[in-house]
Amino acid sequence: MSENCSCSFHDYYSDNIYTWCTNCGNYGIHAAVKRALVAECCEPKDTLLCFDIGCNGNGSDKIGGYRYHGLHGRVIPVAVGAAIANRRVKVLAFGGDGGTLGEGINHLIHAVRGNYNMTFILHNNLNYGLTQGQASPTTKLEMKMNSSPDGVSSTPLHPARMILSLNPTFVARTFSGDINHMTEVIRRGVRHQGFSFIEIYQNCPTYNKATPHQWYQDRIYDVSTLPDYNARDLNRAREVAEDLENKIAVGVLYENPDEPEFLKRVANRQNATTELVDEVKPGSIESILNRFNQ
Ligand SMILES: Cc1ncc(C[n+]2csc(CCOP(=O)(O)OP(=O)(O)O)c2C)c(N)n1
Repeated sequence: MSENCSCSFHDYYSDNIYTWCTNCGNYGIHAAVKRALVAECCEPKDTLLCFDIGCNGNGSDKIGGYRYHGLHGRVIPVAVGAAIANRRVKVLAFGGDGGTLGEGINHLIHAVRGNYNMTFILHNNLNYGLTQGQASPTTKLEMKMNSSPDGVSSTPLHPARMILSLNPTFVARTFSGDINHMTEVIRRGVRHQGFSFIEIYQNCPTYNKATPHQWYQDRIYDVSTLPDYNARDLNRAREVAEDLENKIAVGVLYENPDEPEFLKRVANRQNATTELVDEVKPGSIESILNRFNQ
């Protein structure tokens, strides 16, 4: 990130037409992401935005800058690779609850363990949106979905509980109906040195009628309004994160700025004066090919 930059909202403008449903939470999320990037002076030339497959990923060509649109559930390893290769680039990745907690859940777990220096934003709309309302790992028990007309029978995953059990360094939650709140939470995630996990409760007006905008609006509160809330207290974060039905905590639940990010833990990178991407050299693969040509 360059200092004294002149980054503006227009730098992230794309004139491609949005294809999301009317009132989809993704509109607000996109606005907040752009606002956060501009406020943190993340110029498009120094920023990589990585998108998973799904409704969330269909935003990949509706925003300017460097972007990657990957395979379903596989956005995290690509983003991790980019973050490790070049620390001059700020890396953000986006995924839905289906791809991230279904197909790609292993990647999420290991990214938290690795504490790679990037931000991951989970668009949690409680269903597989793009393929039209199948149950995802966060769909509530007994909810009737297109793929489970008699109601979901598997226990839903609790994303924050899972992440907080992995000794993460940054965990936050926010809500797609509050652009100011999302912007501030994303800004904090972007500033964090290490893996920042941000879960956004995203309303899905087409396939999730059970928890619409108003449902969240009536239940969420920011943890900063709790007396003496200390975001460095992991056990307290685990406590407040639990309730997903009545009073739902949002904001920065947990942050540990003291734990070094991945490359600061790797012994052979300690004296490096270059980034890994600077060290890539052309090489010959002739001897390898010869082994197969015999
Ligand atoms: C490995 C794989 N499994 C399934 C699909 C089909 N598929 C494409 S988008 C999608 C739904 C995405 O749901 P989610 O990840 O929750 O994102 P959302 O659309 O809700 O934003 C599915 C199942 C795929 N493309 N690749």
